[in-house]
Amino acid sequence: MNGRDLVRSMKAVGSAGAAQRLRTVRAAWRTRRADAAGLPTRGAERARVPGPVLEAEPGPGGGVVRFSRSELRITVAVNGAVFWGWDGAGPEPSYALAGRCPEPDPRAVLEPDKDGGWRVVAERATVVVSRHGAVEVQTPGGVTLRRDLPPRWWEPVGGGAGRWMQRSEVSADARFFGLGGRASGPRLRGGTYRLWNTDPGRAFGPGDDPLYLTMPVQLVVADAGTHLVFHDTSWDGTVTLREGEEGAGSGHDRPGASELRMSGGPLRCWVMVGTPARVLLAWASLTGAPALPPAWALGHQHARWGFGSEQEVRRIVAGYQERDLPLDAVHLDIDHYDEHQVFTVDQERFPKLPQLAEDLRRDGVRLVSIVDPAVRAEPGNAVYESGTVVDAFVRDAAGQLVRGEAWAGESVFPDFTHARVREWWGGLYKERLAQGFAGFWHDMNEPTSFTAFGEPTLPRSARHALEGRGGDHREAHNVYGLCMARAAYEGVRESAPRERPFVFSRSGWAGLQRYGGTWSGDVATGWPGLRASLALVMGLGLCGVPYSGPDVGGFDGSPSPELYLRWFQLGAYLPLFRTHASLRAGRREPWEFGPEVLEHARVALLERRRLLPYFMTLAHLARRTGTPYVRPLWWGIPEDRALRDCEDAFLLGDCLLVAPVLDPGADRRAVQLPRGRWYDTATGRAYDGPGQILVDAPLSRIPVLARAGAVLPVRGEDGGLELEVWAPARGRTGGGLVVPDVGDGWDEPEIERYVARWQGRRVVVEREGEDGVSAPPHPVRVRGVEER
Ligand code: NBV
Repeated sequence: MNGRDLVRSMKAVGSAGAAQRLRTVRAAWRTRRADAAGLPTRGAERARVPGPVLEAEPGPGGGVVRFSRSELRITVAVNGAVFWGWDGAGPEPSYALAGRCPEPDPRAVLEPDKDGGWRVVAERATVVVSRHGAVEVQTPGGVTLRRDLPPRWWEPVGGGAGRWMQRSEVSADARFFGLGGRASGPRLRGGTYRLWNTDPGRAFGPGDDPLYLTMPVQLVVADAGTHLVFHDTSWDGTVTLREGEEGAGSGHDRPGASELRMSGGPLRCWVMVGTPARVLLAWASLTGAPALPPAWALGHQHARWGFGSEQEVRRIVAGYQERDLPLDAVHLDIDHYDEHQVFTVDQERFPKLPQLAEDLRRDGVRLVSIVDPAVRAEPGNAVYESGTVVDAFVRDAAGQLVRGEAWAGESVFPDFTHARVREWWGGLYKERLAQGFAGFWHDMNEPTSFTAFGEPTLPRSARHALEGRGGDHREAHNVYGLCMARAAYEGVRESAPRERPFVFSRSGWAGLQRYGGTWSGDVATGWPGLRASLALVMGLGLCGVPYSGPDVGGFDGSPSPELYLRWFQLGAYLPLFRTHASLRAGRREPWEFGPEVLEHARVALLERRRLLPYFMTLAHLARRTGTPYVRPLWWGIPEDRALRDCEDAFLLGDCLLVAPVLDPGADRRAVQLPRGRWYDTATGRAYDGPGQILVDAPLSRIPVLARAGAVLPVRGEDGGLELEVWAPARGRTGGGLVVPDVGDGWDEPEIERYVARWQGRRVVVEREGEDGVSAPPHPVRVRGVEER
């Protein structure tokens, strides 16, 4: 952006500013009034616990256990997942589930247990219910993974839905992960975490909670096993965690604890038990396979709030081209809209957008459009008018449109919890496709409505369709972004059926992966923000959302050249690799930080391009298995406690271990190695884990280690697929999976399976097929044979 454009946009923000501030005061008062009229007042409450057990009734996959003041339904599903629900709650309806609930496992039966309790023995877990309603989930070997104490409800004396609380215990050695995107993770230490999708309203750091995308999903890793627990309730709540303490052989272990408090909604839960891989597989079979991105979305993307004009976009793209730097997509932010109105284009600054899109596409660069849910409430705004025709916008309890304040000014908000509204909204992406956009970036969909005081979202009393069941924003809030993503995914799929929709969304909930990914949101520029970026990506992956990444360089301010470079180097190994920054922030182009940074950033960009086939393979594997591309080091060895506490490195697929530099001034760093042999990919030097090693991390690169025996697909110099093979340790074999993907469309590529083994002094690689082994159809490059 040139100086004049900057002044112009600052002015726009400034003068809009005063009027807008007034409107945010009005919006806040309106919310207060609407909620006073439309929400039940909190009066006297009556507390309830299940009471003593009375009887039980077996049913498919489990049965119902009746207590004097509640009943508990237990069902073990064929995918091994355990469901239980109190007060008659069943698994449906649910926004998290991918389709129909999995069938009950006919082999799981409810039978009497000791002391008047009951139990269900299933293949992967045993569920034990005490006579007062505590529920224990045990491994098949009988070790307790989780003990949920009898819940407690508080209900309005005059009737109506109540709030509830449930305490749970896990073993003293257990570690907690998940709860959606948490900047302080990935390991969630003791403290209270809120379950309410929230725009923090400013750039955030590790201390900020909650953020845009929360979900009641905990992944708990302990010596005895890993489990995922999902409380299927979208209402506002908190989770208070306490890590356990081991009594160092004294026998006085203090268990880990979790206390969930929910302001409403059913008390029902899914538990999945097994290895991390099994648990995530079951989770994906329940909530849906991650959408497959087109190959270009696994390349490098460049965004900025405030490109300001077509010329500036062309200048940036040319900057990449002149320097031979790979670039696959450019994102246009709200400044390309006509006065910030969604589904419009500022014709003065972007007079020939389709032409721009076509020119860029010819050079292999896609355009991605931001999409905000708020629609300016003004006759003449086409989206407002067409939405009004289908009665698309959220209303209050009195039937009036709910007006909030957003970038476009006074706005209304589509009710994405209605199929008809999703269909209408999904159809609007035709306009975007016609402009030449190839992907969609959902913002402000917590949803955010600016307010002078109170919560920056819709009134809690606002009404929502909730698929015909009817309800209010207390229930719909957390699934708003999820339903918007669904609308976009389905709409784009229909309008451009031959292409894979590319959607990523700031807010979301359990199941978001069915429609796309997410990104960090406005992560603060600074070393803590860099660390938070990795925490978010890892934590989200463990909740089933494998595609995400940060604003490389941070959203606000100006990173030092060193910080920018370290962020860039980390970003190059994360699924979404995108530089982005705020209107007022400094530059983020790799050439803006001096020649040294440019050269090192180039190396990162080229390496990302070289690894593209590997990323594509990981995307396919994520879709088929639920396993995220980016995994914590303990992924394959959850019982390794040192790995469980290691948060500063990650596995990228099975083959690579990436150890980003997260602190200033470092030129080497410690890496906690999982067991087995690992090669420093820069030097070829071999290390044997488990244990801690010190490796060089000069400014030019971050340490990346390859697992001995790894076979990974990379892009060769001629653009074709090659196999990079890392010598197995002597006496061992290795292997890998390759999914050759054409880059877009729906053809199912056949998975190629390779084995690597020593033959005398050589390492040979063979493809395993149904009729035996054959030579690989790709060139092979073996590494780690000579190098020591
Ligand atoms: O659309 C402007 C920004 C966007 O650049 C950013 O990535 C989003 O997270 N958006 C938030 C709204 C304004 C935030 C101050």
